[in-house]
Amino acid sequence: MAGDRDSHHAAASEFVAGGGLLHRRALLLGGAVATGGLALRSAVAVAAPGIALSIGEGQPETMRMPGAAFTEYGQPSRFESVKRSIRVRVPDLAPGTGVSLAPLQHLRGAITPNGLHFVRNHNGTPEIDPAKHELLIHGLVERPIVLDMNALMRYPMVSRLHFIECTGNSSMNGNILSEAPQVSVDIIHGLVSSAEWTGIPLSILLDEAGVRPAGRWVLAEGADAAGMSRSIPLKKCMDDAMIALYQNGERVRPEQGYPMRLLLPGFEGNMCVKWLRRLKVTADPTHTKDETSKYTDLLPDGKARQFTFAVGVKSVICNPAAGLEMQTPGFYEISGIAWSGHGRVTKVEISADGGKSWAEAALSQPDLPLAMRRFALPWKWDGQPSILMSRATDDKGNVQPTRTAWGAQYGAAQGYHCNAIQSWAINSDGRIRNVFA
Ligand SMILES: Nc1nc2c(c(=O)[nH]1)N[C@H]1C(S)=C(S)[C@@H](COP(=O)(O)O)O[C@H]1N2
Ligand SMILES: [Mo]
Repeated sequence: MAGDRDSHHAAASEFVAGGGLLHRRALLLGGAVATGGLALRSAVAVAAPGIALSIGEGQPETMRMPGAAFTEYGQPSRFESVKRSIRVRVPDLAPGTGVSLAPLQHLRGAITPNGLHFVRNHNGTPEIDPAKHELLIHGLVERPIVLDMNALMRYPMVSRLHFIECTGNSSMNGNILSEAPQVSVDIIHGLVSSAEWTGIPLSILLDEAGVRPAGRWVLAEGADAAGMSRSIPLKKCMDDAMIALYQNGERVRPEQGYPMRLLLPGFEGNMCVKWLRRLKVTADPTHTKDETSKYTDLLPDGKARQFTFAVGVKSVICNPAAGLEMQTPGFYEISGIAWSGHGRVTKVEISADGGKSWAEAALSQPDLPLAMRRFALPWKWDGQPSILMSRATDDKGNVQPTRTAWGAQYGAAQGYHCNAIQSWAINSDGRIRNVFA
């Protein structure tokens, strides 16, 4: 029921799809509570005790003494304990090889706080002294150049909102496993994050070095123990690639590549080389270990496809989701995140009956290319078993596939680039489970 996008007249208390989905503007339209159809007040809010508060009476403790002094760098409230989950395969041997995942079920909005941005490290976070760090641009250029931090800071910068998603995000839902893993939403999908990135358009630096006509690719190399390196088409470097120096207004965090990282909007996270130290213009891809041993897609005929740059259109419901539990039946706001490596997210639909019927969710602003958006839809849960799904569409017409359709494009062991629809089964006892629907 994706119609009447701008109708102000939709009956607010009406269900727009099966399983109790309400119009995305039901509460804003004001009718939902008043009509009693939702019984929202009794379902969610606690009735106020019958005391008449006047000034001076019933003051909380905090109003009777001065608050804490200033701090130089703010921290979350001590009552908040939201953390990234860490997944490392060989903790003794390689504690810095693995991931820490963004706690998607505890975040709102469409920006990831810097301390909770996911981290994917191949061999630890190096400690780089910016005073000693340099960026070399060489290869098929007229004038090889070396830039230190002082020089880089003088270039013009741009700020843009972009997500980064790891190639392996959601791979647990790919073709590897036949049974849906029972882990929380962040463990499955938390290798995606979003930030306002500020830095120097790479085209400015490449123009300064002067790319020779034979130059078609750029090798980017990081200064970490993994020496991670990837080949990037020159066109992307000239279009919208950035040497990112700031992340949500402050210098890029060590785990995100301090003092600088490559940012390739929409491209798989692996190509956004952190701790960037070298860019070499080449005629062909370099075929580094990081693009031959990994990050290739297994096809049904047994062949492997190299180089899938842009990540697919995708969405995931983070609330309610595995890792959380339902409370009493009644009103909920279904909420989650959506993104596409091909353009703008234009639509997210939600189903509460396992894909039989769909309703269009509200999408957050701003509506920008290669940026994350939050979606939300009001829902009246009747306490019965239900299967929640979300399905994103982008402005290029790409639609998020079902898990079956996604899986059919690839071979049996494929986990990379999994943008399949996530299904959450809601049990009548309030448990939320990952299901392969
Ligand atoms: N030098 C270097 N760059 C790197 C990596 C790395 O291990 N070393 N990991 C890559 C991978 S696989 C991903 S998904 C992204 C993750 O970026 P983040 O850790 O800032 O979230 O960085 C990429 N850049
Ligand atoms: Mo990655």
